[in-house]
Amino acid sequence: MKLILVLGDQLSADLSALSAANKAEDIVVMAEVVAEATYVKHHPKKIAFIFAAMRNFARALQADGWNVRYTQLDDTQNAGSIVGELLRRMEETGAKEVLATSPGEWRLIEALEDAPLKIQILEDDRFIASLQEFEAWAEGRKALRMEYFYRDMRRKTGLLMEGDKPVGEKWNFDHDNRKAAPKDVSYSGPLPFEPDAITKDVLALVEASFPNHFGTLDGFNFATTREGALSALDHFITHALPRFGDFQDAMLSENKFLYHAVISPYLNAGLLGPLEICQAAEAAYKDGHAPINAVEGFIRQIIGWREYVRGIYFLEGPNYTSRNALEHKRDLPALYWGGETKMHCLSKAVEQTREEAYAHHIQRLMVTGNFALLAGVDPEQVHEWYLEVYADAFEWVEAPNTIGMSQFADGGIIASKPYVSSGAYINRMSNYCKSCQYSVKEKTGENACPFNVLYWDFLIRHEDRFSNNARMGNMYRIWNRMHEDHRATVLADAAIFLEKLDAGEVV
Ligand code: FAD
Ligand code: DLZ
Ligand code: SF4
Repeated sequence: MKLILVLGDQLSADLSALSAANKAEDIVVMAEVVAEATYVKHHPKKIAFIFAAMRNFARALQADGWNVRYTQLDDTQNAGSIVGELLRRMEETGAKEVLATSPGEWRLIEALEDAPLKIQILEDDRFIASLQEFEAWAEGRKALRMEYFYRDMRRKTGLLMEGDKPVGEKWNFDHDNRKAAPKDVSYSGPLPFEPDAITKDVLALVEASFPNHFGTLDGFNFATTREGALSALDHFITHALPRFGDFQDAMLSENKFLYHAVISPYLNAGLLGPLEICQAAEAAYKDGHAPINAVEGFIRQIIGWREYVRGIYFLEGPNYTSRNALEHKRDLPALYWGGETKMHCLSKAVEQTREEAYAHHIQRLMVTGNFALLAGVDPEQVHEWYLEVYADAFEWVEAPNTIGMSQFADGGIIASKPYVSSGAYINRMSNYCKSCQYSVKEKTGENACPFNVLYWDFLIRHEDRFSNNARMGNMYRIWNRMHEDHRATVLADAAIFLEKLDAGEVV
């Protein structure tokens, strides 16, 4: 008889540890533990989602004939950590061995490997590419570009393929996916779920247990079962996917979700699988319900980016989260925790993060990420923020997106150039600037959009590293053509802004 460990983001009936177990003999162990909820102070909605989904999954396992020992957070016997719970359940049941599926974070993998217990850790095979496959793909390549990996995943899955050719004769339709924010959004957002009895209990528990975590539980409406997650997926495919591509990069002050799927919490927790999601999207294309730019763009995020960042996380090893190639040292400004700011784009992105534990990709990359990078914030603090505040954040997917894609802290493994922009990009893709106290059109002066001066300040601070980058040379040429006095004013204004930021003034 063995203990079968199922973690909060392993809620899949086909989990490798469950598939390898003997239902008649083995005992499934699931535990809500304070260590996992507080090693970073996760958003209360994230904790509630995970606990409620865990409880529902445990019930489904029991209904399917599994023997489950489930520990609630407030159980008096709760040992407080995953390893502690395994040891307690071993003593209680007499089990001598544990079977687990590999966790999605080095911290927990190491804790299991170092634990004083006999444990077999199986690969997590809920992905399109195995880690060995990714390593083989990466081996000997000078640059690990997602686009080439993605094409292999298209070939491997057969998604949007006609023989060995991509449907539509192009691998990537991103060019069509950069439309500015629409005036009206015809989609009312992700399918909301009324909390069931289990979820209501969890909400009360989380409210009482984590009062000082950033974020609100108000309006909790995530699905917490596989059936619910499937309905949420179906709702997205039916009502939003057709316009997903067009407005993928757009942002609106009064609309938090636009045409995004908001399925990453379900996918990352294991309630949905990547292939079934992509097959549903592909079927919408084949039925003529959604255009190729939408469906290709959506599928690329899942079999391309998601698989690719996982490969990088495990390839790069446990110290990835402390990389700091640009040697940025500034503390994360208080505005990331809801502190007052005059910058409307940041204020809106943080506000919706607090409310929903969600922001879409361009808000994460080009608003909160862009600002942290331009301001030179310590990437490890930025990483911890993203890991805490989003319901979909697990280190294997969050860290490469933050440390690599957003903060260029890995020195360019993921991003071939830093994702930075002045206010002009944000203005083009959103309506934020219309309601801002700063003027996006002004280049210098007290009233000028801070992104406008910080952008140049960043490029000049890192001139040695980036001026020879083929994709950035043009920006340095523009800078060099500016009048000397203007350049001096830009850099002086950036310095004043950063001083105010450090002094805790409202900026
Ligand atoms: P959609 O825009 O509707 O996309 C569909 C799906 O594609 C997503 O559900 C997601 O599973 C996948 N996807 C899209 N982009 C990425 C990507 N870059 N990496 C991996 N998967 C992707 N995503 C997470 O799942 N967890 C994270 O912790 C996370 N942290 C991020 C941190 C930063 C700094 C940035 C820039 C991006 C991060 N992302 C993360 C990627 C992306 O922002 C989210 O996957 C997306 O916003 C989820 O919302 P959605 O389901 O509405 O996505
Ligand atoms: C994120 C999370 C939280 C908040 N709580 C738990 C928990 O109480 N029990 C559990 O098994 N898993 C939890 N998780 C998910 C783990 O943190 C996750 O499995 C690791 O970070 C690896 O991805
Ligand atoms: Fe953001 Fe600048 Fe636009 Fe204000 S003006 S919303 S700070 S980009």
